[in-house]
Amino acid sequence: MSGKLVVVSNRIPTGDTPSGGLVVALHGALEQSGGLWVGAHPDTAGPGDTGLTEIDRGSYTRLAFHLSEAEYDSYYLGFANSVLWPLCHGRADLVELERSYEEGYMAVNRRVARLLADKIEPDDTVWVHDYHFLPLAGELRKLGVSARIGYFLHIPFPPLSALSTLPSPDDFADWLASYNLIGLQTRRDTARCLEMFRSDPRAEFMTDGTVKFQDRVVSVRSFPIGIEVDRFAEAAATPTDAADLGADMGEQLVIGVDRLDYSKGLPNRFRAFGEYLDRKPEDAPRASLLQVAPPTRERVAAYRAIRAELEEIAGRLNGAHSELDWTPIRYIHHAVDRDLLAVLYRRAEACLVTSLADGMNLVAKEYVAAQDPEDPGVLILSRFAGAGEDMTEALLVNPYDVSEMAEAIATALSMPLEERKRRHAACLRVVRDSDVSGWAQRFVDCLRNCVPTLAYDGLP
Ligand code: ADQ
Repeated sequence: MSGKLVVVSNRIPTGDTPSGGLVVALHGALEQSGGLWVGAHPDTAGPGDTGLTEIDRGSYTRLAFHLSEAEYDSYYLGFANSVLWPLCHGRADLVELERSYEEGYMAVNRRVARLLADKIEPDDTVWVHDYHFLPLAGELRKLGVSARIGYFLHIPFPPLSALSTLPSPDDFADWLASYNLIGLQTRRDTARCLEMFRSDPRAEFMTDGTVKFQDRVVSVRSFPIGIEVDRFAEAAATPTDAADLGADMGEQLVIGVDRLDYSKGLPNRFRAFGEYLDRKPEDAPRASLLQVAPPTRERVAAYRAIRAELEEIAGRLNGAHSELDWTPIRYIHHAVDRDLLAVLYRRAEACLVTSLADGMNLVAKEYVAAQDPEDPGVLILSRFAGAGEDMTEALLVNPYDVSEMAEAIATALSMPLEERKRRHAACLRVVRDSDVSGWAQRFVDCLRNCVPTLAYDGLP
């Protein structure tokens, strides 16, 4: 039996009951191996607080590091969310390059590595999540950590040309090469990652498909993430007081659920719904769009801008189309309880996922899992969301093309039952194949089978 599983992610789960797909998926492996989860504490603390705090003593150890206000600004809001996030989502125009961001990002990664290094045994398996921790493996290696370290990027892998936007473009490949395994959401992401290594003179391709990068060897593979399918299906089918929620939402309901983020394509989604209303025949049923989109990262200017833009479009469309007893766009700014969300998905005749770029998009999978297979709704899915790579029987749309999306809404809301069932069954197969428990198991198994780190020039 190999050692314990160590998980590092920016957010750390709190509370006794596991909630959220990723937490549930890793719960078993963490419990069995006496594992450890390390992440940022939700509260920022003063600059003097640099240790790890145990939170919510549970069935495995959870340790939180505190970010100071300055670190939160430079590492989290700055380099992670104002450089890497827009870069990976094809919005180089929104990248804010400030030297302090990069310095803060590196400093937090170095500090987390120092806090973690003596807690990792050589036979442990370390799984690092997402763009907040790209340099973490390199920093751990410098401190002598030889355990297998895997990395999963939840967001799109940037195209080679976008990497030139970084202050030190060569760092990206170097950071990633310190991992034993790089996991990505889609085959398209894997191709982009391999393209980056192929264009780098420091890298060479081995016959077994691994990449040799100076003295390190790294494997690159896609692991499409999923959801807890059965839990979602069950919650959706459970009668609740909310079952009659739809009463005043029009005869047909279209749903959208997103964090309020410029990558989710919300303005064009609203415009498309407006165009659908403009073109809809008089006798077609009255349809409403329910958009749940809690604001995030509001201290970043681009997030404030997208909120203002969306409110303006919703106000204009509602002004033009509302009637005394009907409002076409319902726009909710807060998170909704997950069981209620499942019921709403099932109530909706169609779901709009219109991301301009998205690692996977779990809402697409949740919507499919929540449907009644005998009378399912229709998923309208952006071809730029990772989910679109395998869910080819959804109504795939170009999220830049408002008219195409308006037509897709019309098609979805009038689709015959047999076609809805056929498309739904095909999508559900994909959703089941990527169930989040199997996803986590596949990643950890693959990482445990990777070639261990034999040499690294930073080792003492
Ligand atoms: P996100 O960008 O957050 O995740 P997504 O995959 O859609 O995007 O996951 C959002 C999750 O939050 C879903 O489970 C959804 O139900 C929930 N959620 C969103 N809005 C909510 C609301 N108002 N109320 C309640 N719940 C809400 C990142 C990447 C994605 C990738 C995931 C997982 O950007 O591409 O799929 O990680 O790897």
